[in-house]
Amino acid sequence: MSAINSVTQLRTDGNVGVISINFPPVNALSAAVRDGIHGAMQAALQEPAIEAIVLICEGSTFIAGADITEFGKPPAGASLGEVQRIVEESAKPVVAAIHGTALGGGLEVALVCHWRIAVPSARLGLPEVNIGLLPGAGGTQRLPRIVGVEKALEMMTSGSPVKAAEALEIGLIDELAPEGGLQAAAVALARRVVAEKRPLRKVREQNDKVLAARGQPALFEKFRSANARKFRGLAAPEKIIQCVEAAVNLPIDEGLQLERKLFLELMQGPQSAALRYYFFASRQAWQVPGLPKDTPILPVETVGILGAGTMGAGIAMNFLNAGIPVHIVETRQEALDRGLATIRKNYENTAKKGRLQPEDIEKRMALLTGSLELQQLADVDLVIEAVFENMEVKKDIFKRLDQTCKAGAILASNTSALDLNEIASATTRPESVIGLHFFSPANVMKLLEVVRGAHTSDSVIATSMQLAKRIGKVAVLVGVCPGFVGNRILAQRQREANALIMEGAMPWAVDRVLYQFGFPMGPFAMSDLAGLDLGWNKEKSSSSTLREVLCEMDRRGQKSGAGFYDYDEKRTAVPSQLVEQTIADFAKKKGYSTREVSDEEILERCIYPMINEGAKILEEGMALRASDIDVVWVNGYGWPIHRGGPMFHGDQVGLDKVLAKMQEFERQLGPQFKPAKLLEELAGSGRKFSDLKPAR
Ligand code: 3H9
Repeated sequence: MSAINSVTQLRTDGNVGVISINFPPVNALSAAVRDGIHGAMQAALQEPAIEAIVLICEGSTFIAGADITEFGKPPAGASLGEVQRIVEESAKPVVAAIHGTALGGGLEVALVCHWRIAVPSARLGLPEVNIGLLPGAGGTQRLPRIVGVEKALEMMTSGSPVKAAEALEIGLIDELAPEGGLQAAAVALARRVVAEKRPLRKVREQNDKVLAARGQPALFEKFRSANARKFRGLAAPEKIIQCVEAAVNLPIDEGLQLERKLFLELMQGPQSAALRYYFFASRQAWQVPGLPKDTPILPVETVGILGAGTMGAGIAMNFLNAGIPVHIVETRQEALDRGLATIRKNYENTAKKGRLQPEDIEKRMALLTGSLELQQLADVDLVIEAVFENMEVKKDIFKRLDQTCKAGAILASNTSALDLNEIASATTRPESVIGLHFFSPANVMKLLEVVRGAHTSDSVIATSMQLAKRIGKVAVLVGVCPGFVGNRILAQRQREANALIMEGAMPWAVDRVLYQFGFPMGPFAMSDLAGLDLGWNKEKSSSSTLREVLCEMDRRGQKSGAGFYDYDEKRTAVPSQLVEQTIADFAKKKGYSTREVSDEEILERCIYPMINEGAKILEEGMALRASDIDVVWVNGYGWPIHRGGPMFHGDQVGLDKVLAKMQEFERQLGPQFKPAKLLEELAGSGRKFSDLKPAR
């Protein structure tokens, strides 16, 4: 056995040389790993006793890709191209032995090995698209040569990995190894290859599958149009398609050249920068500075939920899906029955779409019980209150929970607007009280704002974050303030959207600008979808807001066939002349004078106040980091992920520019645009949000 460098070893097992990589956490292809493989290959090639080579990794995974932290830094060590060349051109057969994940550059290294073997739990994929890139180490040319054009397009544009069993079926691996017996199986395969004198198999020479697609441009056009919606606004998928077209139509070396060129274009573009930023932002959000590493995690084996409405039912499903028993408490049998039936119906609908097995519905429903007695929650580990937003009601509930629940139980509120500290004050144990703000539909939306009260204990915070992970949420820790992080920022955009249509922009113009920016829909289309009559009372309606006026006209949104837009039978939104007139009349009545509003102004008026509010949130310590705000907005509010998030966007635009615009708007339109101190400070010193240290 010899150490090649700090992360690589070469051992011999009879006539097989085993190169093993050990570079936690994910064996990313950093300079040391590249140097290690290159050096080990040279050594193995020179050693006459070695007749075949196995490449394997230690730790939890095979190589999970290029080292993203190295991107943009000056090149060091052996290049990935050199590593691949020495492997592919090796006269001794090389077998890739895969466990965990072989992703991106990791799979691309496996694709230059002559054979691939994996354990059943392994997954293989080219997820570069998720960070705004394309596979840049030959993946776009080699994958279609193995799995065919259609499957390669699907894998590379979705970024989703395939499981080992499927990889075997589509030819991406040659053999399955028993779990725990990977190295022995890989060595045995290498030995068989040598004994049988099998000719070396190079993927680059396998042309049948790409030739089969030659002269069929319609195949690519079909793929483009079938995915147009999914790829909207994204640069990488189109470039991936172009590379696969090259794989089909050009010799491999020319295809590789094009791949290199397009890879570098993407790497230098703004989308990949945003998506790489987001990759780390989404992982950082889980880290809570100031929480000691040994903070005890409380057991959460049973959950109680108060309220079987839409929210309560949706929240319950998260736990049932994760195998955690739930008991729902309601005040009326009818409401309880309705809630339980809603949950079953949701599962049945998922099963109809083929995404859940009928037996799983029963398994999940078997974990669900309900009653009208709060006493039933005496022994649960966590209670989540999801009743309507009324402080007195919530305080009364928390007082009773305090009397009912066992010591140490976590008492959570799903409030989206009320002061958590006041709710906690109704108990004798505010250290056990936390906010768990789920977003509707709670069984679908990824985001969870974990709201830290003034007295919430470290244990309760750490347990809540861990629990969020267990139920598949993206959790962000926030502080107590009106609207927390997400809704507080949303209120800024909503205020400006409403003001803009009074000043002369039409709702469809505002929606179009935000849609083109990358949001799935604009605020007015969104209002129509949610219903304009949310919280509207016909008897008390006084025509004092535009929404009220529209509701009085029975334009209550999509469900009534009309709202800000008209809707046809296919629910296509069509701008409405009647609404245009109604807005003009309403604006006149309120004393607005209308004017031409540019698209640029719409965007800046909607987006810059959001960034400014984010700065205030940071100033007040209501979010730990700017990137946490971005994680909230990407996961809860449809902020286009390829634009990183509002705070990242502010950094990209330039905080001096954002500040100057806010100052201009403040002069022209009023104090609602007053710049945050933090924005002034950062812009004044040429710094960015991303330069800030996390708050504690
Ligand atoms: C590429 O390969 C380009 C090539 O085509 C061409 C090149 C020329 N680099 O996710 P986790 C860190 S592009 C650096 O929490 P999990 C991560 O930040 C790359 N660091 O664990 C975290 O650090 P920390 C294509 C990386 O078990 C820690 O590892 N590959 C990388 O839930 C644990 O990560 C990808 O895009 C990396 N490549 O999931 C794969 N990957 O502990 C990206 C992870 O300090 N990675 N880290 O917060 C993943 O999808 C997941 O990390 C993985 C593990 C599934 C591997």
